[in-house]
Amino acid sequence: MLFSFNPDNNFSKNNGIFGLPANSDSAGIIVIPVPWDVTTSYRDGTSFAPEAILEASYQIDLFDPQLPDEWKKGVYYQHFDEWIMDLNSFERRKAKAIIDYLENNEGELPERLQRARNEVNDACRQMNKYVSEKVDLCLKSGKIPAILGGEHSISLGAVATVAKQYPGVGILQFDAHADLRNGYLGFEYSHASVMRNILNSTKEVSKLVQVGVRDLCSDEALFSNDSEKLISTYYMQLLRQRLFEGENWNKLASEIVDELPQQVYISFDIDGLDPSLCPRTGTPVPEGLLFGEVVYIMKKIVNSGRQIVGFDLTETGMDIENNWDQTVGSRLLYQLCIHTFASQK
Ligand SMILES: [Mn+2]
Repeated sequence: MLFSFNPDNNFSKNNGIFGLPANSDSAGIIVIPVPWDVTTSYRDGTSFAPEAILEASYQIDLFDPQLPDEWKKGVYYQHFDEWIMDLNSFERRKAKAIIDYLENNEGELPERLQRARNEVNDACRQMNKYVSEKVDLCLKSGKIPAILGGEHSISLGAVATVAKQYPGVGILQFDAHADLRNGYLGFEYSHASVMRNILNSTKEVSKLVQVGVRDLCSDEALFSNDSEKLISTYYMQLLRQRLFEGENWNKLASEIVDELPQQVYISFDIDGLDPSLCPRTGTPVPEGLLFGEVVYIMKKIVNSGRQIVGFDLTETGMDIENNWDQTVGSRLLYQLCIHTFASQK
């Protein structure tokens, strides 16, 4: 606990994330940045989000009227290894050439690009291993992992490792997309397949609850329907319709949280939010969740007695002119941190 620190007099960037004194031993949450956007299909740049969010985080006032003291449990931003950023830039170029080819040509890839695709898939395996090892070290030292993307594919290694420690864990996914595709553009570890990959490879996950989904293919909807015990998808269109017809968010949020088991991992793709809050995310979709709506769901988790055992925040874009995307990202990260702390017994 960081009792000696007065947040009201803190303007120094020499401290760590959120302006908190940086100390990996005393912090309860370790932020693990993963600068990765290799398989991004529309617009890249989310690999710069961790540093942009860190920079924006110094502006946050730590006092929260409902959870005023949770920051005292400490958050530490663990800088990433340089090689993962280098590998990302190197493999992103190959992936881009493959995506460009598929967008402009019919049929199979030429041999040169098939080789490149195998190399991209290998690099994604390396990234998964990198994330798994970082999360494993974090859990072994008794800390809560907060993985900061990068694109959504980074969740696979994180969930696989968290689920080993907490068998039966449920995933609460905020996302405009279902991410249940069976591979995408030939990439085995695409952001668009991440939840499908998690469910295929991690049997310890007992439930996936998706909120805000509004852009998906029919195969994904079918897969969700066919797995109704394992997956509950709350489509944005249907949530809005129920609100328009007189139900309230208190009721809907309770219904969502009631589907989750005792231990919860939150996988937050920022494009689940309304695009006015994340205009530079990789694949923005109109009509999303509001900031207050998602924070209210976090509150419901805490009040229900459930425990948040880890989370990720992915797909934040970077606004070079106005810092808007990273401002929202850092504030969302802060809310995730304090609600995670509040949920610990
Ligand atoms: Mn996603």
